[in-house]
Amino acid sequence: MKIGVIGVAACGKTTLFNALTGGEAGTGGYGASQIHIGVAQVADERVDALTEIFHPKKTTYATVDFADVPGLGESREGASQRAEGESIPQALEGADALVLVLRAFDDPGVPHPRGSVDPARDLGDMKLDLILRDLSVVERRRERLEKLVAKKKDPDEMAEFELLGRLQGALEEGKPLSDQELGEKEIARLRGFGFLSAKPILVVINVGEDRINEPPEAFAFVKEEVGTEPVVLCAQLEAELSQLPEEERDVFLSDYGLAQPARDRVILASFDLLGLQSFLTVGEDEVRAWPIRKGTSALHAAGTIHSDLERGFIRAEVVSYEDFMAAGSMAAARDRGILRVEGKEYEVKDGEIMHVRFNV
Ligand SMILES: Nc1nc2c(ncn2[C@@H]2O[C@H](COP(=O)(O)OP(=O)(O)OP(=O)(O)O)[C@@H](O)[C@H]2O)c(=O)[nH]1
Ligand SMILES: [Mg+2]
Repeated sequence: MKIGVIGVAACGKTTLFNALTGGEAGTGGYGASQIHIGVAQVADERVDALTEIFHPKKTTYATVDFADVPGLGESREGASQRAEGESIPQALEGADALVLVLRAFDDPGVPHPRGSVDPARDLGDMKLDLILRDLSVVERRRERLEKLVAKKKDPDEMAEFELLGRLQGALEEGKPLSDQELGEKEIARLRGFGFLSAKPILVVINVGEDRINEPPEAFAFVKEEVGTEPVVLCAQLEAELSQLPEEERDVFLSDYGLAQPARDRVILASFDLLGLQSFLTVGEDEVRAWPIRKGTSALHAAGTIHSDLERGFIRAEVVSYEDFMAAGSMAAARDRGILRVEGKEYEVKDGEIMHVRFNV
């Protein structure tokens, strides 16, 4: 699962990307920079606590992939400088969700392509940009289909033509495709297009150091426009923080009056945006968080660990993280009778510790 980081040129996308992934990609390129792909670890106190208990050889956190894409919207100058063969929309089409960065920091050293800092305007522009990209995809496909349907009345193509016509109407009214009520069949029909305005969006407000403790409600326009609260952070501080050695981070955070790195909140919110949750496995070899979609069965969860576990699945032994911590060990959990035995169809919950019995 991958998240695309988007925003107007020089809003701090690459800086945020570095903070999320611990990377050191070049910033300040004004859209001329390349696409960056990186992996972010999902901070998880449960994994930390279990590591303290099991002292495993290895600890593995769940991860989310991020793709940092040079500025959309106002970065047309940047786009024209971009190297041939780097298809920006294509990198985004493959994304399962978007993180939209809005610049709210003032810095005369970093000119805004529109001449002024105005996150509400930029949000409107970006939304429109996504809609216009989708509209052009829909129009091109409909033109092709129109010719095909005129020659041969293929029912599938006719249904697609009709569906795209409906979407075109909505897009022309400036409505994102995420507002459309679509049936399962229709969603399947549209999957291959990678429509940008259909993707779930998390908004990140990139503020200056002086505003990092402002609540998301200070940016009420975000909730009105996209339906969810933004994460407020200073990307530059977060990037510096991610480069610090572990032991220096707490001092840095308290200097700025922060309880935890904002990057962790962005990653967690992204994880949630993708409809993911984690189940946990424990042992002397490894303590690990495994990302799965909400609603995943024990059988498929087992399959994410290894295909053998899915093929030879017998049963899963399951205990919630809280119950496990109260018991103190797997043996104690078993003795207390809180270690449940579940079958293939069992719907795994977030934070459950699972042990799969299998036979191949
Ligand atoms: N003052 C301040 N400067 C920032 C902040 N975040 C980013 N910058 C600076 O703004 C400039 C642009 O940041 P980038 O991260 O390259 O922005 P971008 O969105 O990736 O830009 P493009 O890829 O060119 O579209 C750089 O010089 C950053 O150092 C911030 O929170 N505060
Ligand atoms: Mg960049």
